Amino acid sequence: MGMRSPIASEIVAPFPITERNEIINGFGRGSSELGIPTANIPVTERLAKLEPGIYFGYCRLSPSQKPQEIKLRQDGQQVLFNQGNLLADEDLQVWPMVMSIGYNPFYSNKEKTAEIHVVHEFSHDFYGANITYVVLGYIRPELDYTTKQALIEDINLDIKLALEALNSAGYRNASNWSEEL
Ligand code: RBF
Ligand code: MG
Repeated sequence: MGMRSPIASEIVAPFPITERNEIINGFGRGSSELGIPTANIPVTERLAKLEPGIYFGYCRLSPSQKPQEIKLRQDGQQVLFNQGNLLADEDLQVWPMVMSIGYNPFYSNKEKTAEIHVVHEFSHDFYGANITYVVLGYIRPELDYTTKQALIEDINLDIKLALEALNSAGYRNASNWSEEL
């Protein structure tokens, strides 16, 4: 990949953006194809206003009261929505996240999607759980790639740069925001 613009050294408008939503079905590609699972969320009005790209911040999951159910994914695959009720206490802490908003040019999606990769290894999947997230900054535009491996490597670099930014002086106070999560 080419040159990256640096991440802003502090939180700038329109951030922070804090919202709560429920985790929906994606395309089922994140974990199976890329080895990088993402929690898909509805594209809210505030997320729709952001330019397509990669963002970062913090998030927290909470189980939903809804009974477990089976939902059909777009490709016809059945997905068990356990509503986050299998998650362990540790899984329910505040974790850093990277978020992709847009059309996934590598896959040429027709619809705008929003998905969150939580930087934590979960004990179980959590379709249907609630997620509260705070978006604190922008990382880069969405890109097309010649290989899947190049996309995976770039996502891993996003994660590394996001964690560095969150630990830098301009964002460390963001733990205040994360306490609202
Ligand atoms: N998809 C792209 O087509 N181009 C990208 O530049 C891109 N960057 C991403 C960065 C992050 C941090 C994440 C979590 C996802 C990104 N994706 C990108 C989306 C990826 O294609 C998607 O998660 C999988 O296809 C599963 O839906
Ligand atoms: Mg996903």
